[in-house]
Amino acid sequence: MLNKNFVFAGVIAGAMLAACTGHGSGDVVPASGPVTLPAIAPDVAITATLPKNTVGEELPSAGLGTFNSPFWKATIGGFTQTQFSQTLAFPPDTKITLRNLSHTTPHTMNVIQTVQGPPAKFPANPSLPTSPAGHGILGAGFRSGILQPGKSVTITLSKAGTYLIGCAFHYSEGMRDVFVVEKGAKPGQEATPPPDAR
Ligand SMILES: [Cu+2]
Repeated sequence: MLNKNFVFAGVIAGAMLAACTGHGSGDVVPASGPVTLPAIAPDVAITATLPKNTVGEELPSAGLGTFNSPFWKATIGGFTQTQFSQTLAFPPDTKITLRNLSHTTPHTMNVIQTVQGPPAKFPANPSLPTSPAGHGILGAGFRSGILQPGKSVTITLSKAGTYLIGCAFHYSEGMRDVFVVEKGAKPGQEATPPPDAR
């Protein structure tokens, strides 16, 4: 379901080429050479705006960037529901897809703690197990488990609240964010991506 919606230019071009070479008889052998598509860059997924109700995660240094939020008084990064790192916000009872945008690196999403509001004080050395917990429902103690590159998991946001989240592997590399589940809440401003990551 998600894959169908998660289209970007390279996929469309590929589909069109496939259609061209495929019409007529079913056993046409595609011509070699000119049909070769340009390689899809490892970080191409992050150049697409994510489908509705999707959170993408990736190292800030791999292209998502970090954002210094005056509202939360914290530097966040590694998670987005648009294109670049931002604080996350959805209304309660949304079912979201958490997608690892990397083609090479496993990530997780762990709830570190719940907070009442700003400032977001990320603890220096939180416990960050990589095993899944919480039965797919975001809340205190929720953990996605290890998401391999390109993989997704569904998370239901049935508990309103404000959560500090992080990646078990890359918390110290800036994969930490604020996740607000509240009626009318809006995701935060997006980071400016690092110039060398595109
Ligand atoms: Cu990670």
